[in-house]
Amino acid sequence: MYKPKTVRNIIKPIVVVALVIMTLAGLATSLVHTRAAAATYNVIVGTDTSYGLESLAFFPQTLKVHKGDTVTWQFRGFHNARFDQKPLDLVVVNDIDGKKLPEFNPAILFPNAKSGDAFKPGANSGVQALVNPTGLAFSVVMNAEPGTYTYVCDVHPGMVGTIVVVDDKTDIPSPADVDKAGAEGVKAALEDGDKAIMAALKTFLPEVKGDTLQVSAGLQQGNTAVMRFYPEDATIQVGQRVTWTVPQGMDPHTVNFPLAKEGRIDIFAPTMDSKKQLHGLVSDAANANLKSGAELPTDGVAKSGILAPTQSFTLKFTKPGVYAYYCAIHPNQFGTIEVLPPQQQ
Ligand SMILES: [Cu+2]
Repeated sequence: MYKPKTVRNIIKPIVVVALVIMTLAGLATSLVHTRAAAATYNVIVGTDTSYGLESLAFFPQTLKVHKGDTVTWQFRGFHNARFDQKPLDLVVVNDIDGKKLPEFNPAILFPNAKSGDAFKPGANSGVQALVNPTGLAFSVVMNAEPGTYTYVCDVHPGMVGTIVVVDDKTDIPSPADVDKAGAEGVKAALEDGDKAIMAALKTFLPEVKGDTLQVSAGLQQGNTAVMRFYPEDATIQVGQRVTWTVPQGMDPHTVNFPLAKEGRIDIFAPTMDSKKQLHGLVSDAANANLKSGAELPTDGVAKSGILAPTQSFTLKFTKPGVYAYYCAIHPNQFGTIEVLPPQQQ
């Protein structure tokens, strides 16, 4: 009778201690589990369509992660993601093989870290569409203290995203939730853009008012833009003018005549220097050869130069013919102006 009691008295504390140890072990396991199970989150960057509509945003714009989680930017267009508050100058003049030439800023185009590296301030994905067209993804492990980390797309000033690193105890949406929200964001943005296209087709009619046809060089709606001319094709009379205006938004455009047999000449001219270093040179298609308001020259070459949002460019047409033109920045952006002789009025 006495012995069992002693045994019970000894066993009881042992059970309690064992339970405490097991509980602690369980807690430790769950802590280790949180860290070992670091998640990977996707951010969709932009989204280009085949018809010139592009979304210009990060989806989601704000992403919450735990310290140690990976963020993978999935690029769907010509963009970069660089940790900073403000974008860099897109074009800089550099010495390339002894010549001072304008080029797209190498600090934007090229990554300064490897995909999968730990976060560091200023980390830049580079323009993956240029440096890694088959991959189009870039990852950063957010081994950073809890806080808000802002990043920008330098190619499209106004495209800004944030990553909020939270402590391990804070509950956040799962990667699957974030993927779903991202896909829905892209879909909603593109639907907005489609509506803007339908509205533009009714607003920008191929009609001459006064003696000038108005053409919108691109559209901007919410966080989408359309890289097209509205209207694309129009007919005017000899002596009339066309004014192209870039709407408020993120994208510059150009007006370049003619669309020759060799097609459009892009503003962006990737070139290797003598040291086999890639440069994104700015081609001559970006340089204006006449002033707004001028007549289309007899050689048919007219270049507006880069038109920033709200800028306009006007040309007067003095010879009958069909004149095809394009934007040197956006590959799907074309238009035609048919100029009728006076007797066809
Ligand atoms: Cu354009």
